[in-house]
Amino acid sequence: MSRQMVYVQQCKGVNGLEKIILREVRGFSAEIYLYGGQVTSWKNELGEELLFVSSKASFKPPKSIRGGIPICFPQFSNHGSLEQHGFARNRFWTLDPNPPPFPTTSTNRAFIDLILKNSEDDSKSWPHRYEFRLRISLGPAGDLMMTSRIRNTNTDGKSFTFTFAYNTYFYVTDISEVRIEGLETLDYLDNLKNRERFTEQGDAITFESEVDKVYLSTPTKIAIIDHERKRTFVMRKDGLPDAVVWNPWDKKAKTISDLGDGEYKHMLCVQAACIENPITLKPGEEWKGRQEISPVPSSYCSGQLDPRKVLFSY
Ligand code: TA6
Repeated sequence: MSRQMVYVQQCKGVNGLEKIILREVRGFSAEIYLYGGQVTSWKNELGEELLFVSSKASFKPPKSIRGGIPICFPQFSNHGSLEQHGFARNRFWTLDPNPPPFPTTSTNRAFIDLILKNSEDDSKSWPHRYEFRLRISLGPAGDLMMTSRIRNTNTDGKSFTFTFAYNTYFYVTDISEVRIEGLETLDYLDNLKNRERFTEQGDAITFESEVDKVYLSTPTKIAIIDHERKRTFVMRKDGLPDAVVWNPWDKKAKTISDLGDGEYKHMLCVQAACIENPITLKPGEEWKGRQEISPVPSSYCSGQLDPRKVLFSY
């Protein structure tokens, strides 16, 4: 008797927190915690983990989970009066029982729809009504797609403004052997130099010390090349003009209590974001921001080949 493929499964994760597992036929999988609406695992068809989650990640609310893909909303970093990176990453999201129609032709079967709404507690620091719908979808070729739709549901006629980031922690074999393509020659704000604006020089971006930069007006496609593992992550984004690149390196890493010794070598945050020009929504208006990440073999060279073609070799 053939066993039925289970594309979406809800179960308990670390510390009894609710999690959803997405699976695709070829063996790709992803895990999402309702706490934070956070992807904490993304595996390829060989079962290899593609995202970094710290061995010291706490999985204990109200602390956010260190690693995976935390959502920064309604504030990126400390660019405002709210807590660092906003509150969405440490709130309990729920399954959206009735998501509005999704304008896509995709036939993906492994997906979930989550929703986060304003709470009385959060209104004290951010006095707005909103609906944040998040669709997380795993494609048949392992692509992980995340679409955020944020709607202003204020009834007092007020607009609200926010910044946003998908704070993706990629797992890399050795940060010193990683290169990013697609950001060279762009302007960036350097978080290590009071957000002063500089222009990136030279070739592809490589790493030999702490980096915390917000690249501005970036292309819709960025490649993260892990030489040692001969793997490239291709990030495609829409509605998210900026890209943050962060690695704390050894000294800063020691000050981060939920990051293990030496773990900075195996993580690289590349974040599709909207920071320089915050988004303002009037009541009734909706914003959409989308990120798609795909793992492809490193024979892929950004700008030359389509990762889908590499995967299916047509
Ligand atoms: O994404 C860049 C950044 O804002 C860095 O400055 C660094 O602080 C990082 O996020 C991590 O923030 P977190 O609040 O998760 O410790």
